[in-house]
Amino acid sequence: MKNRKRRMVSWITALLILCQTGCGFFSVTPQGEAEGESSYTYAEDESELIVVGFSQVGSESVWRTAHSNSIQNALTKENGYFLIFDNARQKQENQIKAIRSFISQRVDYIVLSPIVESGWDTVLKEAKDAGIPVIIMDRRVDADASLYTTWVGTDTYKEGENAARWLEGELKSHNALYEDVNIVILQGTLGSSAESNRTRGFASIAQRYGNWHILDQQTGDFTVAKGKEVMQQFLKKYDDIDVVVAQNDDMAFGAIEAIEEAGKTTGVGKDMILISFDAVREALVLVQQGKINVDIECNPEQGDDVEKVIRMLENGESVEKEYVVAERIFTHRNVARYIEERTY
Ligand code: GYE
Repeated sequence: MKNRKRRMVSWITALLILCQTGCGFFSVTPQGEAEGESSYTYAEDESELIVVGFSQVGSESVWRTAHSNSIQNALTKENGYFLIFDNARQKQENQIKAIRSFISQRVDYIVLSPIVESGWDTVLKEAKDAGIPVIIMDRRVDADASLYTTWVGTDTYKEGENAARWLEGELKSHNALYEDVNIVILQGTLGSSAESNRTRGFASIAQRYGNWHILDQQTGDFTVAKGKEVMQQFLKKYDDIDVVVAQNDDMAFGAIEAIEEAGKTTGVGKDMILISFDAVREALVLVQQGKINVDIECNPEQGDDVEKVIRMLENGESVEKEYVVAERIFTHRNVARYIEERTY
């Protein structure tokens, strides 16, 4: 194990030094030779670090940036880690490539935040055969559970249910629970567990009400631009939308732009109810202003939990098969006291 780490870190160190000094890749010098005293010492200093390869989905949302920061802040050199961070730019094939490269570099752990739920079996089996523990985080995979060590993330099905439960309560308080309600849904990336769970969780409650009509649901890919585009299409197609469900804040921002450009309003006491997910700072401000009626929190701060799991594994302790991060629900009634402490 130790030798493995040492070899790995030496290579990375060599590359880092080359990048830092502005040289090309072609002048790689084998570790310990001619490149100079400092590079050799540097590699030795790092030989005890735990090497983690992290494959991140991309940088589609404010939430995602906070999620990446959380991992980068937890797996620091000071904490004993060497983190190799790979941004897959929304492509599963890039994630698979990154995992294969982590395997060939013989990292100590692989952490995967999977863009979609299926299609992981082969590469996870390769990691398992190489003896590298895999920690899945954020979204789910549908692969056999024996192919990964544990999962750290949020209960996105419950988030979907909570959104619908909030709507139930809201309509009830206006004596409108049995009136016709027209709903449109801006879905996240299709095939991701975040999207499918929020859609299914919401539908599980919505289907109890024959008067809740889901007029349409289309993907806005968790981005502002696509969220706006899809909302514009909805507004052209339907002139009687009562509720907009945006499966993340970025799409809610896009939806607000589209709705306002169409001369309509969202929020408390306005033309349309707007339900969002994530609860990033900028969205909480809109909750406070009353433009977003409710924001179902999705907690991106999962780095410390992943770090704890790795520590336990290093100590030979057994770990749970899943760790679910806690979350809240924000409306204009309770949001004020949380805005200040929000760091993302
Ligand atoms: O809601 C969204 C993001 O997977 C739970 O992905 C996550 C989702 C989050 O880009 O903003």
